[in-house]
Amino acid sequence: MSRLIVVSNRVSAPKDPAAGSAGGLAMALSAALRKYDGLWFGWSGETVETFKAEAKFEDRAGVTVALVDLEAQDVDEYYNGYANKTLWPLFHHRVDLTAYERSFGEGYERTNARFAEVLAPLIEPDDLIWIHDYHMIPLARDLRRLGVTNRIGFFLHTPWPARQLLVTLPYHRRLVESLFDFDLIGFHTREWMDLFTDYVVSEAKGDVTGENGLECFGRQVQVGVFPIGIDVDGFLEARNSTLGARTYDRMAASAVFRSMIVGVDRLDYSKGLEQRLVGYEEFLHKNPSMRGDVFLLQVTPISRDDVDTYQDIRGRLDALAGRINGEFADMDWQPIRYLNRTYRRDQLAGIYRAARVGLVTPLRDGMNLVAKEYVAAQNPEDPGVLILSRFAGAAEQMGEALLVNPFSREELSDAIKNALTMPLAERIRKWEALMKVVRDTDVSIWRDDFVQALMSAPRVKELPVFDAA
Ligand code: GDG
Repeated sequence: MSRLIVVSNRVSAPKDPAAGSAGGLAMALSAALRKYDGLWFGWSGETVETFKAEAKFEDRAGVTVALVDLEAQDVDEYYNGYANKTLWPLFHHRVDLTAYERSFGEGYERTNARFAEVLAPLIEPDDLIWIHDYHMIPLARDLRRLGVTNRIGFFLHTPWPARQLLVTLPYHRRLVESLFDFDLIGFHTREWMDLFTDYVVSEAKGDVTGENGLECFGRQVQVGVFPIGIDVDGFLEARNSTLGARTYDRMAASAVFRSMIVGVDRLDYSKGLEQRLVGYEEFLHKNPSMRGDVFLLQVTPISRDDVDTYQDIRGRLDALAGRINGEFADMDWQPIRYLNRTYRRDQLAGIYRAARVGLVTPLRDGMNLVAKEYVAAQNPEDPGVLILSRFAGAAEQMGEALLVNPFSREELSDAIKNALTMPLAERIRKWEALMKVVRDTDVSIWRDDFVQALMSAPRVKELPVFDAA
């Protein structure tokens, strides 16, 4: 049996899986690493004065992790810079927020080459290598340069952008070319895969070969759709745990005679939080008789606070939530409870279950796991209604949700009203269809399908010859 080497910018293998705080993705990949044996490789989160090409090993609940320290300049240019200020906004269609700094691109290439230098000697001949996300697109190329011929797969957790936007990136061709050093590239949806294919065919003049193959730059790669999901049983356990049940009771008591609408999102401009609040404000304006019967609980942990765009949006959201509360609140009612904090997974499950409406309205999102968690947490006999952005990858599978255009405050407002007034029979019918999707896309299925496809991907026929440079 081959070993599996999982590679991601941050290693999220839980130290104590029983603590219940780890996400489904971390649990699924940790379980895969126990099943296939292997290791999880990535940045330690630490900085050092001078980079050393060596990994520190740790055992985390039976999973070996190999961690690399980076220099502060690498973190600035590669992580905060190219990954989070260039690729993240661009891949979410925010060209207006994209930084086109040469030093970021150089830092990205340098840091990926450093990862390759540490990782290559750890690889054994039959190992399968599975690299995650936009931080590490050039890593297969850098490993090939060091003579690694193993099967290497890549999974993109974000959307792939439209060709017309991707070409605004200096060196876009170089970025895409480096993806052809993988054997398999996985996307969440057919839409993201089709956008990638469109670039390859229309911009780089490549060809589609067979059902899942692309040929370009003198090389071939397999592509595929692997929709990620949640660890359904793990999530149901969290929901049914003592803390999950207690949180549900607490929320139900605090909502008495009122319907709760819930939103749970990292603080990120891709999640459409400002537009969501404006849509909710429109609903309050248009439906004065429903005002005191409803409130929005928006759980928004702060993320990437080192990046100034994130500080800006944080300020704007504070102001918007404050303004709406100031305008509409009454002595015993506040329309928005806006919380910049995190909760444990079991608490979140209890919160979702107590909410009559799940509001998941990103402007663009690779998949969106909150939509699936909200559905999984519902009471089958009295389920809540999911309102879902048509621009989330999840919309490709979850068509029974109330699909909305998150840019339109009027559509958001109408959808909130429809969700709050939907008859029980319709809520149950929709929930049953959605729950089937949640089960059919369990994270273990995603993981096993990808690993199987990587194992059977045709081998890179001929390795490219690189210039010494
Ligand atoms: C990227 C892609 C893709 C949130 N607040 C708390 C908390 N969370 C958890 C949620 C959910 C996860 O974080 C967020 O996942 P999403 O999928 O919604 O979004 P991203 O973080 O942007 O993830 C996305 C995903 O990768 C997987 O491929 O779906 O499109 O952008 O699980 O529950 N968890 C806890 N406390 C919180 O306060 N414990």
